[in-house]
Amino acid sequence: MIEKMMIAEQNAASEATLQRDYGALGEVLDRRGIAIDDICQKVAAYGVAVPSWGVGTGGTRFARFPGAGEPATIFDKLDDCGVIHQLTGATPRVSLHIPWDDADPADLIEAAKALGLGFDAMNSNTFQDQAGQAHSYKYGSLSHTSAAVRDQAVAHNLRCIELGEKLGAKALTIWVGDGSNFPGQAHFTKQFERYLDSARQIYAGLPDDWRLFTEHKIFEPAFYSTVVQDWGTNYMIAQELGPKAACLVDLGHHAPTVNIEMIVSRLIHAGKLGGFHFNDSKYGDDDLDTGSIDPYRLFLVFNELVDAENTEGFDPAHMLDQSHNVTDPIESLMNSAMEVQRAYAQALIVDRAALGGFQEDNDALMASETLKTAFRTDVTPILQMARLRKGCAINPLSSYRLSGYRDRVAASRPASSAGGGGIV
Ligand SMILES: [Mn+2]
Repeated sequence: MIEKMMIAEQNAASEATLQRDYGALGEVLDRRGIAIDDICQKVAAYGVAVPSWGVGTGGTRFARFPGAGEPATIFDKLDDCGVIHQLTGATPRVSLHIPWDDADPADLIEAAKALGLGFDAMNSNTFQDQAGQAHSYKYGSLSHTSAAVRDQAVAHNLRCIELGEKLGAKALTIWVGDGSNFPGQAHFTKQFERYLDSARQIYAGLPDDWRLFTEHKIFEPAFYSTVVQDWGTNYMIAQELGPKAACLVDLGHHAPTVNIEMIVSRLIHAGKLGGFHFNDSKYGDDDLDTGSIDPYRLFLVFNELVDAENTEGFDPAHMLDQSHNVTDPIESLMNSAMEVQRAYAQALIVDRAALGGFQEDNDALMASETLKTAFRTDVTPILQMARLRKGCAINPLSSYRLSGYRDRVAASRPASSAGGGGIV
């Protein structure tokens, strides 16, 4: 962790400027009938989960270029996640991937507690083979033609639930790479029915207070067809399984021009929006930093979420899911968590009464301008004030760089091998 004194000193140097900026923005918002402290409180209470796999350097299928001081174990990963939360105050939970993060639950709980972290959704992995595994997932997992392979994949998911229960997690996220690479390779209907049958067995193993999130993705690693390829299929699965099942929307898992905010709205209507994997995308599942390509789209997604936030039982899970190839993952994750908060704050200051009026009057231009007014507002002082009031860093990136954390862990962690391709 980073010295509290250092953060306090850094904050002291910026606080006067922040107070002036916050006051000025407060006046602007006041003229719009918005109390800045109300927005600040909501932002301060907001959290987005960090994926354990995000703190290691990612890679493409061509190569991976490891950085210094990469985490070697889940405990190293938790330490890095602890730093992200310490500085931003925005990432109170970590989402584990099993078996990558498998460890004694008592040790995991102790380590997380010491860092002020909790555990978010558990993620199963049946898209790659593990050493010593009886059956291969080369041709699929939950939808495989062989019952033995499907049973193995179901058992793995049940084990993830079992471990998650001990950690205090409340959800399981399933993403499978199942699909086909050639027309004719798989019987679409039979394959989907096998998937549903396996998913039903996992669903039956869910504790009462758990949720099951299924994540759709348009393509990759299967390049001709994917079993859970879009929100329509995902919705069918959630409907088929029951009330504890809901759809997870990864922003990078759609075709480039798809209107994701509208998908979000449809799933909200159906009561089936389970949660998000936030990231950004230019071409496909690029796993780029959230808000780095299309911050307006991120804002429009949050506009739907804020619009629905008073709906009964509305509680989607928020998580980052990114791959960092050229940046320090801690810096990218801090920045991304702040970008998510920014989109949330911008959505909170949308004049919803005015927007509703323009929609009723079919005033397209003014409706659009109402959204744009909120989006163009620089809410940075709100985010900074929320952090200052929680004892976090006004400027997390500069505090992190000044802390020397990366150099310190680089000295104690073994250098990671360059390796070949791979997402993690
Ligand atoms: Mn994802």
